[in-house]
Parts: sequence; C-alpha cells; structure tokens
Amino acid sequence: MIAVLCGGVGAARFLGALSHVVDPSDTVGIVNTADDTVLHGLAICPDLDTVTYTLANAIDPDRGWGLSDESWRAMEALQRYADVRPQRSVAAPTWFNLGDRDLATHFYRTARLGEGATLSEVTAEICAAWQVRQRLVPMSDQRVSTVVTLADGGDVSFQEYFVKLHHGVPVTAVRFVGASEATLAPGVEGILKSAECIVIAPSNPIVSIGPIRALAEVDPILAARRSSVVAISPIIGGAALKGPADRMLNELGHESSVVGVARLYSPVAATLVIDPVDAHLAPAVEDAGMRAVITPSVMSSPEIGAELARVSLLAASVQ
Ligand code: FO1
Repeated sequence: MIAVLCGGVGAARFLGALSHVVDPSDTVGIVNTADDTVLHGLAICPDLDTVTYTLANAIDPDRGWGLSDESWRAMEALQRYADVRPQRSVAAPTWFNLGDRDLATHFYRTARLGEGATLSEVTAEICAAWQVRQRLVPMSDQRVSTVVTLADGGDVSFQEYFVKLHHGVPVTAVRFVGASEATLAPGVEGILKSAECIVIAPSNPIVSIGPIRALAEVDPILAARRSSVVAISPIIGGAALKGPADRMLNELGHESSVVGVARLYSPVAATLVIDPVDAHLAPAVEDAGMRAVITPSVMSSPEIGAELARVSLLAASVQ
C-alpha cells in the first residue's frame, strides 16, 4: 500500500497519475483538512473535495476545484440578500463560489456530521458515491484550522486569504489552530507505519503538508522511516505551478526553491524529486540533507504523470 500526503490540486493530479502505476485500491490519500471552512452553515472541505472530484474525473479542469458542467443559480440568488444584509452580518457570503452541483456534497457532509458521523466516515461515503477506488482519509476527524497573519497584522482564515483576498497580500505567520489537540484520523497512524512507501505530494509545503505534519504523531513516524519517504517538489524553477506556495515560502523566511523545500522536508524524507529545470540545484539539495532525483515534474500529460509516479516510488524503495 502506498500512502500519499495530500493537499489539493497538485496532490489530486499526482494520485491520478499514480493510478496508472499502482492499483488505485492499493493507494491511501491522507488529505489536509486545515483549509476547511463553514459557510452558509455548511461544512466545506476543499482539499478532500478537490481530490475526490479529480479522481472521479468530475473536477472542473480550468478551475482545478469544484465540479465540471457547473451552474451558479444558488449563488446568483444569494446576491439579492447580500444586498440587504446588515453591516455586521456575515450571512450570504458571495466571495466563496459554491456551484449548484457542489452544494449537494456540502449538504450531505453537513447533515451526516450533524448526525454524529465522523469526517472519516463521511469521506468514505462520498468516495463511494463517486466510485473513487483510492481510499481517502482526512488527516484528522478533529477540527484543525489554518490561520494566516497578514503583514498588516490581521488574522484571517485560510479561505479568506486564498479566495477573498486572492492570496495577493503578504503573510507574516501561519498557524494551525487545534493541531496540538487533534489526533490522526482512525487508522492513519497504522497506514503511515505499514505503508510500503510514503509520498509527500507536490502540494504547498506550508499550508497543505504543514498541517498534516503539525499533528504530533506524524513527523516522528516519518522520521523513523525517512528512507522510504519521498517528497515531490511543488516548486519548479523557483515558482509554484498554482497557488501562493512560492510567495509564502519567501514571506515566511524560507527559500522559494527546491533547496528551500529540501530544508523543510529533510527531517522526514530522504529523497526529493525535482524537475530537470532545477538539476543545477541538485548538489544544494543534497547539502540540505536530501537525495535529489531528477525527472519531469509538470504533469502535463498522463505519460509524464505516470513516469513521475514511477520514479517517485522507485526512489522510495531503493534505499
Ligand atoms: N477557490 C477560489 O479561488 N475561488 C473560489 O470561489 C473557490 C470556491 C471553492 C468552493 C469549493 C471548494 O471545494 C473549493 C473552492 N476553491 C475556490 C478552492 C479552495 O479555495 C481551495 O482551498 C484551494 O484550491 C486551495 O486548496
């Protein structure tokens, strides 16, 4: 069984690529839940939904989140009320776009959680509903929330930072509220200990992989088996393919490069997979304590994705 630590888009793409190399039913995605938010009273789990919808071939390919063939009638109807809501009210938020089909997922998850189901249970039900063969588990069934401190001093939730502010504002700190009390979801500790290898997907090292590692059990387990843990750099040529990972690394005092990523991951992973464009930095990655393995990392075709998956698994097995 292959375990993959997942954020959103990059991890979803990698899990899809991995399914060309290993049986999907032999893959477990451990997914970040610190992006989760409650809006309109609905429990929304963006990374879990992005991974589920991608593996179900239902993701909207342009947005990278939400469903394809989507309509926005409910959001349009909300605008009427947003126009009259009192100043202090947060009702009818229209800054976070929820498609009409996507709403069904939030209705179902919210109702099931309200009946006392755990997020792990509901995630398994949603995967079954979409016939997703990989096993997806939330990192924790307890609430962990990313809080971003902006350069102007204010604290905002991850989604306010990422969506409402279009992640266009510098950050000075990121913290994961609840991480010190939360525990891994049921079975995840066993998965991390028994997996043939563990892949850290090409997700944001700070706000996608960071929350998973903030759970007390995780780093010690990974460090104890670091030779069979391989990370795929989400930074290529100093930039992130999507999202603010590069800027966040710089703003939080790290280097926005494969070397900066290696410094973050070297305590828990022996190998960093980097794109050929960063081949000249391989010695510096090794100086940072990780073996550099070079292979095309932009999954622009199924073949490239499959090769990235194959190289990553090989790197984690031959130690
Ligand atoms: N990202 C946006 O940039 N704008 C949105 O309006 C938006 C809505 C949204 C709704 C459901 C969902 O599952 C994801 C959504 N995302 C949106 C993406 C979300 O912000 C994710 O957290 C990011 O993709 C980072 O993982």
